[in-house]
Amino acid sequence: MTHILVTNDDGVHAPGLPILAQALRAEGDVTVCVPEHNWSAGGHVKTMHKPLRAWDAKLADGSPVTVTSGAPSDCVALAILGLIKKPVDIVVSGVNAGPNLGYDLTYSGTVTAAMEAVINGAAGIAVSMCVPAAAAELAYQTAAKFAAVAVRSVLARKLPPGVLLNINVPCLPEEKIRGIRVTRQGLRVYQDELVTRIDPRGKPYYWIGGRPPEGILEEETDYWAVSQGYVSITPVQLDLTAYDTLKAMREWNWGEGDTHA
Ligand SMILES: [Mn+2]
Repeated sequence: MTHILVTNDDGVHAPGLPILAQALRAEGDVTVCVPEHNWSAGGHVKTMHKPLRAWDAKLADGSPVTVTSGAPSDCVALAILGLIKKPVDIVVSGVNAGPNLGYDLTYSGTVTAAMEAVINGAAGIAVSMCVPAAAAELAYQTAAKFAAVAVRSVLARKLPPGVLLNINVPCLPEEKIRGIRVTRQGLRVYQDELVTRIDPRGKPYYWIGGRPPEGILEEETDYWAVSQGYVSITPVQLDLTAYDTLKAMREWNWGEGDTHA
C-alpha cells in the first residue's frame, strides 16, 4: 500500500492539516509529521547546529501525529531517514494557509518540504490555498480533494527525478472552481517596506512589512490560473541552472581562463 507522509509549514495546529490527512487516507497509509510551530516563509532548512526532538501527539480530529522541533524540511528528512519506520512513497505538504506563487517558492516552507522529499527519493507535492479566510474549512476540503487527485496522477504517471508539483487552489466553493490548469511559475510583485521602530531601551528594531504581494497576470502562469478560478499545478525542478544564460555565457570572453573557444 502507498505510504503518504503528510507535513506542513503552518505547524501542528493548522486547520488545513487534519483535512488534508483525512482526504489522503483514501489514497494510502497516511503518516503525519509536522513542525510544532509556524514556519511560513522559513525557506529550505537543514538543522545542523542543534539537536532535533520529536514526540507523539494528536491532531484536532484525534488522529496521531509526530511533532518535531525542526523545520518542515527537517520533518521530511527525519521521517524518511528512519524516524518513521515505513518507507515513504510520497510527501504531501499543506494545505498551506495562503498561496505559494512565483518567487514565493523560494521562501515557502510548504514547497521546500516537497523539495526535501524529492532530494530524499520520494515524490513531492505542495498544496496551498489562496486566501486564508476565517470560515475556510470547506475551501480546505476542496484543496485537499485536489491534492488527492494529484496524488493519484503522480502515482499512476510518476514524476521525473528532481521534479515536484506545486499546487495552488483558489479559495472558492468547489462548484465555482473551473478545473485544473497545468502552469508555469509566474512572477510575484512584492510591496515590502522597512518598518523601523524603537524598543523600550531606545534601540531600533525592524520589521519587513508592507502590503500583501501581487503578481503579473501572464497567461498560463500559476498566478494567472488561480486568479481565473483554476487550480494551478506547476511542475517545479530542483535544477536551478539558467540554461539559456549558460549557453550565452559560453560565448563570453573568459580571457586566459577560456576553455569554450
Ligand atoms: Mn504556511
